[in-house]
Amino acid sequence: MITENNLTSSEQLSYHKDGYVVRKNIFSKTEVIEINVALERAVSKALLLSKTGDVYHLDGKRFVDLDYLTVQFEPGRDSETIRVIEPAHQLDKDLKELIADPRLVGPIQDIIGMKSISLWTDKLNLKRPKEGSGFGWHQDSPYWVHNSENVDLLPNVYLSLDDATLENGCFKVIRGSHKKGCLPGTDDGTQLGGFYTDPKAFDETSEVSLEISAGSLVFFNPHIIHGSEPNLTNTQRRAYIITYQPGGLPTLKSGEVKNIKIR
Ligand SMILES: O=C(O)CCC(=O)C(=O)O
Repeated sequence: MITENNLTSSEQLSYHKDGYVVRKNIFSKTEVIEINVALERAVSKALLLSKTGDVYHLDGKRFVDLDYLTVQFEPGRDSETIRVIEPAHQLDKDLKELIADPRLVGPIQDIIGMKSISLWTDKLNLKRPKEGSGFGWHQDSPYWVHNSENVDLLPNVYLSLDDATLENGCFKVIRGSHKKGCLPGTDDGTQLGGFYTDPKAFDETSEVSLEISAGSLVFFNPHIIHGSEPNLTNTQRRAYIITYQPGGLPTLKSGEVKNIKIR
């Protein structure tokens, strides 16, 4: 049965040609408020948990690992502002429920081409007013290629939880850059430099800035080059990014299999 959650054939074509497809205003304003309440509960919990984890620094950013949770802080050795939490669904029951929402899962089933799907990973991506840092051009696949035998089958959905603009550091992609698989990283001597895509490997003029309203979705290919600028405004720019895979496979961090219950 085809429902409104399935991708139309023109959306499927765009996803394959451009490496991403946007669906605008899929979650209502009220739902977005509720999700942000859940997100902030998860952030408070992660902050508390981070007091007891293993601390390390990479390129001047503080990371804390606790079991299979990683909390990344804004640059600066002692910043207490969280930039990324991965994975996040286990921190709050509403986030856990959200990852099985048919509006996220339906298009992902079409992209993967299977009814049975499972969770690969999920990230809360926070850019707080005036301090949210940017993220240089990169692909997700080089982070995952050593842990997954299905790196081509790890589609993401980005749920925008605030109106995203150029000024607050909206998500940006290089249109069509997913077609060449894993590209070489930079060799700039930094610890994480190898994860940023070598600028010689792509054409920056194909950049598309996705200025989308809260409640909108971007489905994007694990090989697409993407990134974002810092948040220079007085408003939040929060997002939840969830990555799926075919059913029955272990998640990235905990190794537990988290099959999605199809509603
Ligand atoms: O900061 C952003 O919006 C980009 C997020 C991102 O690139 C990622 O999580 O892989």
